[in-house]
Amino acid sequence: MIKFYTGNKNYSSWSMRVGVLLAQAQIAHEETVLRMDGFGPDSNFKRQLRALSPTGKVPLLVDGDTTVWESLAIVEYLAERFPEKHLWPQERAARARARSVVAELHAGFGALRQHCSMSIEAHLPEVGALIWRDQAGVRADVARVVEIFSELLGRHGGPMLFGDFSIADAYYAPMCMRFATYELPLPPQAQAYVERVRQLPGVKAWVDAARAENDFLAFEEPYRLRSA
Ligand SMILES: N[C@@H](CCC(=O)N[C@@H](CS)C(=O)NCC(=O)O)C(=O)O
Repeated sequence: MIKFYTGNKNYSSWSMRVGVLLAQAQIAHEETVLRMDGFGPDSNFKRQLRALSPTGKVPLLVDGDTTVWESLAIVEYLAERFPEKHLWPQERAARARARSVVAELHAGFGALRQHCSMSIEAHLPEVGALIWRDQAGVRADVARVVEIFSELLGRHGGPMLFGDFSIADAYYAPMCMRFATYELPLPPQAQAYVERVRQLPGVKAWVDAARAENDFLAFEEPYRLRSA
């Protein structure tokens, strides 16, 4: 049985990509949530991961004697391991586009990542409004995401980025969570896609589990008080 290690579901956007993909594709697995009590060498989080992962980060996948780390490597591994699930689009040019937008997300959108950290349970429109006003980098990142959504939904006709659900939607799911938490302004087509992603059973299951954690980690949310 495949083993999937995730951090707090409320916060771990990298883990969410893999978790949503496993759930949507109905890939049987055993899940372990490692509480992110800190990233220092003495944290329980790191202590537990030390024996399992060369990087000490989540997500992590263990399939028998094969260990895979880095979310991008994990989704590629799953696509290869379960070819019948068609986790990437089947048409070659579409698959190339899907890999491109996934790689773009894996490597970029630093401003959005830095200023709008994922916290699924939080609703912070007032924080989002200040970020939107002050952070040109966030506005530029959002503009690029909107451009990606618009291009792909137009080209493939929806409801997901490449028609049917694929790794690309799993990858952009945490982005949709950030948009919802901070209420960043989106044009109607992008907003409708965000809502469709939030309705996916795999996303709903992740969100429900994230909300049930009820585990506020101050270092993940420097702008938010415990009582907020
Ligand atoms: N590029 C990595 C990023 C993974 C990552 O940074 N995970 C965070 C939790 S969301 C983590 O484990 N951080 C521990 C650390 O930075 O030491 C991936 O795609 O898997």
